[in-house]
Amino acid sequence: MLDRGSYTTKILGSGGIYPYESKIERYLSDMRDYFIDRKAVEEILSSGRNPLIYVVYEISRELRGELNVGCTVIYPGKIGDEYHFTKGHFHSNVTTGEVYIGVSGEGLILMQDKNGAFNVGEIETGTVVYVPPGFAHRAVNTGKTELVFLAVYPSDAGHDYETIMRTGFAKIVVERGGRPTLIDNPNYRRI
Ligand code: S6P
Ligand code: ZN
Repeated sequence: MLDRGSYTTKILGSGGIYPYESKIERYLSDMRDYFIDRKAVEEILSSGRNPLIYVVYEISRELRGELNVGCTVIYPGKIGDEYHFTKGHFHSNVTTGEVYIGVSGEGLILMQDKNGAFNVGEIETGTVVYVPPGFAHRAVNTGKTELVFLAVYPSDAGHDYETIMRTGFAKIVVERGGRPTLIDNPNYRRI
């Protein structure tokens, strides 16, 4: 699939990148504890549906100083009032930052550090968002089409999903009056 001696890949839009090394699919059943409306989650799953929320196409490298590339495709939709999003994570290596580059679609990136600092950025075609070291990050698709973005991050970043899963993000993105709206997360717990 990926020739390790080749250093180029191509952005295919909602098809991700090609070639890639690995593909991760996240279905609603993989994220049942993430969405705020647990009742909506259980209703969807018990009706036999299990929507694909997002896919990540990745090329990872090994040595310190090398850079990984990931292309995420978040499918449009909501669970209850809440727009589809990625799980979100801190990097295990807290000294590592990341860059997100918007390819297509419309969305937001939520960023939050362990002291409670919170920041939100827009992702759309051509936007470049810097995620500073120490900030957990989650992308949210607020549009009607796939949200596609590239992520470039150090090969030794690692992913800590556990911490942000325990606290949640301080804000969530829901539809209010037909529009995406950032509201306080009623389940947020500060570390
Ligand atoms: C990796 C980078 C992205 C995410 C991807 C899925 O550091 O931030 O490639 O892995 O957007 O999000 P998550 O939170 O499920 O890893
Ligand atoms: Zn990351």
